[in-house]
Amino acid sequence: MSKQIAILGSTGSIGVQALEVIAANKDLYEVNLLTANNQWEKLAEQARTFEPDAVVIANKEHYTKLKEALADLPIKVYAGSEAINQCVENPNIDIVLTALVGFSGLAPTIHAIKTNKVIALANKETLVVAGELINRLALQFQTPIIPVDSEHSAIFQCLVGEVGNNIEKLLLTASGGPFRNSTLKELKSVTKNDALKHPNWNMGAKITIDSASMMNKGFEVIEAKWLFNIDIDRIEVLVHPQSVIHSMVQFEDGAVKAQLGVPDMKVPIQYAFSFPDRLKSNFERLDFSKYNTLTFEKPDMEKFRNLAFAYNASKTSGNMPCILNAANEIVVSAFLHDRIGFLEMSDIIEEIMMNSEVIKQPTLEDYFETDRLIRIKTNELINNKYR
Ligand code: MN3
Repeated sequence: MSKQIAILGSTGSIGVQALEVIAANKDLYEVNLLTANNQWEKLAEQARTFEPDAVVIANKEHYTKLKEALADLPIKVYAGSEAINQCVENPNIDIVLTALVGFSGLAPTIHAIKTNKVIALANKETLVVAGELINRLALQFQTPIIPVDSEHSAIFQCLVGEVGNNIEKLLLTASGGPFRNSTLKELKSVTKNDALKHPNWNMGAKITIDSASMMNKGFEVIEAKWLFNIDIDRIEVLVHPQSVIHSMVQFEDGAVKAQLGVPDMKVPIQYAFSFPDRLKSNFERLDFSKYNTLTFEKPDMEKFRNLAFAYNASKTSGNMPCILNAANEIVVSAFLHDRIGFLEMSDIIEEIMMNSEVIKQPTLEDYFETDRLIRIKTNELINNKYR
């Protein structure tokens, strides 16, 4: 019996690569549900190829076009984010890959957890925003969460067979992004085109900017804290520009385990689908003669302040990581629209974090309300002060 997979965010970089993994393993996996935000043409094309039970386009404006494009096929077509939450609960679905961007991943992930799907988690913002709540629900509903993020997949793979053994620390590797060697003065004037050129990974625009600003690594620290239930002070970021070691675990006897490979998201995607098995693949193999030097350095948290903000937000806890995430989503969008400079993204996030009320034990509604208010507040700050 093949496993039925839902891909939330199928037209993005992770979604497309997940479909390649499924296409290469047709006897094992079937597509049950595909969802996209705006790219209805690409979604229709994917639906034609993979014949899911249903497709959802989040932006309702595109519903009629999508419906017409698939009129000759027996595929259910829906629109709106509420439809994603409902379709994900289909009892035939075994695995839900959450590859949506940002806060929008939270609600459907909760619906998937409550209906006992295996969560292949690519949307790190879900854990950044509401890790405590998500872990509580996953425990209550006995739902496994398997990381797709390459660093977390690496750590997850290092932990196979280590149940009960204490972790001394996690070494989360970071490429350092395109501005690793830039000075603060240079960072002041970098453009979105500079920031969109990632040295090792080919990803969507939002995560590429997050990588350049190291907000992505900050989010990954928080993501690791919740996935592996470890104190944030035991998570160390290590800049490793070659991106060959995807992350490491140091155990209490001093032994360090690492997972290596060429930078290719299909490996962690496939592992999340096949865990605990490994599937034969034709992915590019690591050729050590091409990587004769692996280097490591400490991150510069004065240059990349977002990384420090993430540690601080996590220590403050409550809704502070949610505040951090909402402010970041707005500043990244503003930067991509040339409304603010690269370093101003951090200035704005810091100002928002300092001037927002902390809710110590937020409910799900508090997270939604925090997200809504911080988006408004951050936009107001940009409009009043930065233009
Ligand atoms: Mn990553």
